[in-house]
Amino acid sequence: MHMRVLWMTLACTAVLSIAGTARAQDAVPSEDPTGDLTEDLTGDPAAKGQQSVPREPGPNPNGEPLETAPPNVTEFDPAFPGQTRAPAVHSQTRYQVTVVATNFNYPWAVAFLPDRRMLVTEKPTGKLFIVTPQGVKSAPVAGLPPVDGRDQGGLLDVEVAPDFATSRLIYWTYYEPREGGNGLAVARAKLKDGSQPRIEALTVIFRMKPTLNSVLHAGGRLVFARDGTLFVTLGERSILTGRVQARQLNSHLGKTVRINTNGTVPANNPFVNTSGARPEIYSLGHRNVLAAALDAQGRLWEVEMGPLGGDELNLVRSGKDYGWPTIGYGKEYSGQPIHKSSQGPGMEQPVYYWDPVISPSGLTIYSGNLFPEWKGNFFIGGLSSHALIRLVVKNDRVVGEERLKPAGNARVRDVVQGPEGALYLLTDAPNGRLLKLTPRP
Ligand SMILES: [Ca+2]
Repeated sequence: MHMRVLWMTLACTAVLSIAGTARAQDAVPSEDPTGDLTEDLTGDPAAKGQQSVPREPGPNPNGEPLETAPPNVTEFDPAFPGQTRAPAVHSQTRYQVTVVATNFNYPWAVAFLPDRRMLVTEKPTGKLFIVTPQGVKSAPVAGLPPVDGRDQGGLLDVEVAPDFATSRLIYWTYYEPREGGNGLAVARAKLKDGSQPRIEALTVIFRMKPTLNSVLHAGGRLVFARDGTLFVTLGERSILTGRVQARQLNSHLGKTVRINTNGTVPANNPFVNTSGARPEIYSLGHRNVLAAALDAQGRLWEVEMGPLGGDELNLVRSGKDYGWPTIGYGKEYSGQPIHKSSQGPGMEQPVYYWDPVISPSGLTIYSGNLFPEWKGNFFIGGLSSHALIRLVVKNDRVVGEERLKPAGNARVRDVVQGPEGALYLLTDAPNGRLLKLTPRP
């Protein structure tokens, strides 16, 4: 495939994203207290609220916040200074964007094989491709189980086993059609290369329970911990019957779970000795987490898709409760309140929150050498914000925020650091692209 290089500098990316755009990754939960599935999928919920309007790139000697739009929610104040509306920062780094491959049908995740080829998932079709560094796409990998590809479901994340060189194992998340509904599942299998790549020795190692019928708030990010266990983020399905389970230990919905790579439960999980608790649970009280990554210390961070005015960055620790739906900073897309308070006993505060929202999907904490200025920065894919969000984090507090536009005005679905220290992005579109950011020479 011919590779196209777009020469860009940060100075020429000062295009403000102020158009009203649907938060298509989200939806309005039913007002019906019975929790029947009556999602409003046809409306434009975010259009009912104020959209994010980032400050134009440039010097910011007075430390003005990046966000210039008024908040959607005025009832709540931050729990500590700097918990929202961090000062705008402006990279001096100049980068170029290479289009590695095109025409993916709503791609969701990219992961690297040891030989620098990439695995790319397509959400609605359930297809998995192997892509060379030059952008040549394989035939779809054969043998994956069917997915429920409606709306936010489908084939989601993919990760390559840390010991892939010997095990040949890959892991992925998908929405599994089930009797009585659907639910997230995690599978692993051996990848068999060749002109018609396929998988062998397929095992489903985790099934989110209970089964419900919803195509929203799917969660689905996979992160390998340093100890070899696997974190999986699980959404609460959006419907009220699911939402109310987000803090209940007898349900997987709205949790981060931690499992061994063969699907068994690590003996040091926090609730293995709690009666009635699902033993895979690692943290609770989440809404819909599509962005998760380890930092340099091996700690797990998640960026959470919140309600109107309530996206959150959380430092996720074993056994902790992140409060959804009891506390938070947002409200329903209908304008109705959700929370009586933004704080509560026994519940964690987000390190940072966004109002207006960014619609986060994909997180990488940069550890490469190609972009020295960006070392340790958090990069978050932005869907409704149509941006790559950069956070400067010091002592577990956000001290600077920038909105980069390497994908023009596209929705950014995933961001991953490549083996050479480049950043790779996927755009969220029926003709989605795989992009690569490297320093501009
Ligand atoms: Ca929370």
